[in-house]
Amino acid sequence: MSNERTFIAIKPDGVQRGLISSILSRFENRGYKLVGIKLVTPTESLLREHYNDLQSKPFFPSLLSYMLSGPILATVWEGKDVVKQGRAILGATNPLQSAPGTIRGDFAIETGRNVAHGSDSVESANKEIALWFKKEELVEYKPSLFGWIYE
Ligand code: DAT
Ligand code: MG
Repeated sequence: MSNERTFIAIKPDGVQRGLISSILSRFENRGYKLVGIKLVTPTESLLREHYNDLQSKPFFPSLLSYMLSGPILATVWEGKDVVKQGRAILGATNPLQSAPGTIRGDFAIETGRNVAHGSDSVESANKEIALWFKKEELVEYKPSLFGWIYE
């Protein structure tokens, strides 16, 4: 078992398209543990902080307006290698390069409408979780089926 955590967000298009349960079920089915979840209408300053490393990119203004276009489902998942596996479950940034079977490969076509976000490293996961969640919004529990998921 591992207490590694990652931040997974369903972007405004994923929420509006009714993809919440389809996306979350992939993480649940894999065996990862949900430890935080909430619908958020983020502020521009939160998003600027979240995408801090992309502020100088030409696509940043459209990324910002996309992310501000509706509620976002913010989630935190815990488990062994969850940061890297979460990225694999999501697929490539550009959905046209995402393999079928990944979230973006199954549900998206355009980079600017790629339905979900996942942290790209343990370091950014910790930063993003602290940015989107208060400590008391994250729960600790041991699912009774863990013995069937971890040896
Ligand atoms: P990822 O979301 O896979 O971590 P990223 O962190 O490089 O990718 O970029 C964040 C988001 O910005 C991405 O999900 C969609 C948008 N984006 C990235 N590269 C882009 C590009 N070349 N053109 C348009 N939007 C882009
Ligand atoms: Mg990223």
